[in-house]
Amino acid sequence: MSGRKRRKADVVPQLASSAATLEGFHQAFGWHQVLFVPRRGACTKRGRVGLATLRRLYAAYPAVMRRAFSLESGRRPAPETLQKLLAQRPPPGSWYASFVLQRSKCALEQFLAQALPEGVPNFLRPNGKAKAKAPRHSRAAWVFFGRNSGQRALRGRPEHTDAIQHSGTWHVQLKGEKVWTLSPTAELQKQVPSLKGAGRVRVHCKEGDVLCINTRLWWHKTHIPPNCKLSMSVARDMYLDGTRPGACDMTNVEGHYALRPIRKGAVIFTEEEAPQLQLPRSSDANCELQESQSGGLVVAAKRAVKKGEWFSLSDSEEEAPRARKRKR
Ligand SMILES: O=C(O)CCC(=O)C(=O)O
Repeated sequence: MSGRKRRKADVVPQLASSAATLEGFHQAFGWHQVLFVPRRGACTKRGRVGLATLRRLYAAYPAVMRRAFSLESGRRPAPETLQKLLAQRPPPGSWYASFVLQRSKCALEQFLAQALPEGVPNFLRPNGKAKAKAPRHSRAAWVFFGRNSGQRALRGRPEHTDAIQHSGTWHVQLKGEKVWTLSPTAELQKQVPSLKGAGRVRVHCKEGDVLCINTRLWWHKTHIPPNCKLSMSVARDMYLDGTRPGACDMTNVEGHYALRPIRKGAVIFTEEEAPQLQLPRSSDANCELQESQSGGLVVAAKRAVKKGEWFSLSDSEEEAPRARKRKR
């Protein structure tokens, strides 16, 4: 790349929607573990998807939606937050939320039938002649929805990577817009030397567009651009290696946020209490690993942590007391 400006498509490959096939997907995604397919306006029922879709779903499956509900743009939500966001008159201002549909085949089917009748983006479906294998999907979907009535970007979760077991995730932008900021991890740069020094790249998803991404190998954060009445997207995890996925593997309810303000230096988790813990990585980490007096590992606050803040470790930390995965 030296001597010439790197194009965005050199970092995040793009496939034209008209040319996107299952073979093309495997090739392009395998290349950089990320792929953007602009399909402006390709959502079959576009126009009809909206908060009303979520309201209907909530009327039928309140517990399913509440179970794994989270605020992307802020603190831990209060129990009534989801209902308020889905009211006929949602609260004014800007907010960004998500929930996972899982452990309920009926809820998942109702949502997909109304929001994405094709079920998966068309280029991921097997076609008669193709030799390439279609991805398998877990029986779960992650739905993001929010609005930004302000004049500045509304940020979601801080930049992070995810400890995923699957091959990647596709995100279809159903409504409005969302901007992804991506940069390759050191591990990916090692695997793909042409990504060395790639820095951050922005991918602007508009209605119908699809982003496929391995969120373990790409640092990522998102924002909703200013003046966006409704941004809504759906994501599903895919397995490309033939693994038969379990019923669900998205958690969204990590429990890894501060339940109260925490002072700098305080021990948050010990190895004994949380042997399976794995925190997301962030370039703005608020936690660090320390050795306890007894020689074990502890996670301590690197700085003062506000109530509701997600815990994260910096990328350079050795592995945390082992993994309760941030499957999401
Ligand atoms: O869609 C978003 O806003 C966030 C997605 C994300 O952080 C993830 O896939 O891990």
